[in-house]
Amino acid sequence: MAGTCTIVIPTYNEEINAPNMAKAIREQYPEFRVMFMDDNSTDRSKQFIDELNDPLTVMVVRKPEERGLAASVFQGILECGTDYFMTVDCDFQHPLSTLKGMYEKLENGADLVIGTRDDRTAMGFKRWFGSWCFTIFANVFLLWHRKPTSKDNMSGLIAGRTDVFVPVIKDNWDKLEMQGWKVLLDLLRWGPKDIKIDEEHYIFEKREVGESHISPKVVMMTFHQCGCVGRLFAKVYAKLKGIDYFYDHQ
Ligand SMILES: Nc1nc2c(ncn2[C@@H]2O[C@H](COP(=O)(O)OP(=O)(O)O)[C@@H](O)[C@H]2O)c(=O)[nH]1
Ligand SMILES: [Mg+2]
Repeated sequence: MAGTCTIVIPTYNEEINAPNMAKAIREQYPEFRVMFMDDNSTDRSKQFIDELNDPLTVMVVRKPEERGLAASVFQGILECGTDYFMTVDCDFQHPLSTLKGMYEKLENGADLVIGTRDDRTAMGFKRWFGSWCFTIFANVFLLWHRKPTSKDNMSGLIAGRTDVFVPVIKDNWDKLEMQGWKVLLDLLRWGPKDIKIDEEHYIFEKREVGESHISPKVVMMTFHQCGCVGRLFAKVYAKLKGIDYFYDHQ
């Protein structure tokens, strides 16, 4: 393969999924590096990854005070050191077979490839509906800022050119939603207007082992990413749900 690639995987307490993911990636993509970005899991995730003894796979255990799914992904992109990065969840909901097509699209000149879900029913109706509403709301927000939109701006499966996105992350560090989950939304919002975007369609699978870590705070942070109207919604949502509304960086 021509360009080098790192798969950045945010993890928290995935001691069963993480080694399974590492082995499955190694089987299908012998040359890809794997960086698990772990937020101080309380289980044996780190031990199990170390025991694999795979020179192309590492688990980075992050500083507890910097916890955040998006923060961990941004750090992974900054530190990966390869031509391309991909972000993939650690529970097989993003089919690994999709990565081949994403890689080829990067090789063919795309700056960003968005894994686009055609079927999100594995989420259950409530989350499916919420995700659909957020996608529309976030696209209006992106259009308002004259930034590229996407049919699936809530997707966690993305691939990009490291040289395009490292400066975006560094230059906008203070504006990124570090404790949020929607990395793609921030990359679209703060990235260049004229990036070449391609899509790779996939079916969102059911989580293999364990349970989703989603909480009302994630929903609040996603609102918070969408400008002043989003922040207003975030405040109202926090009040309705009885959770703390806080600004991390403003
Ligand atoms: N680094 C990091 N990863 C997290 C955190 N919370 C969840 N994750 C990981 O993010 C990915 C998506 O989380 P998941 O619970 O599957 O969310 P869902 O797919 O939206 O239901 C999984 O790989 C999780 O292990 C966190 O606080 N920090
Ligand atoms: Mg999941």
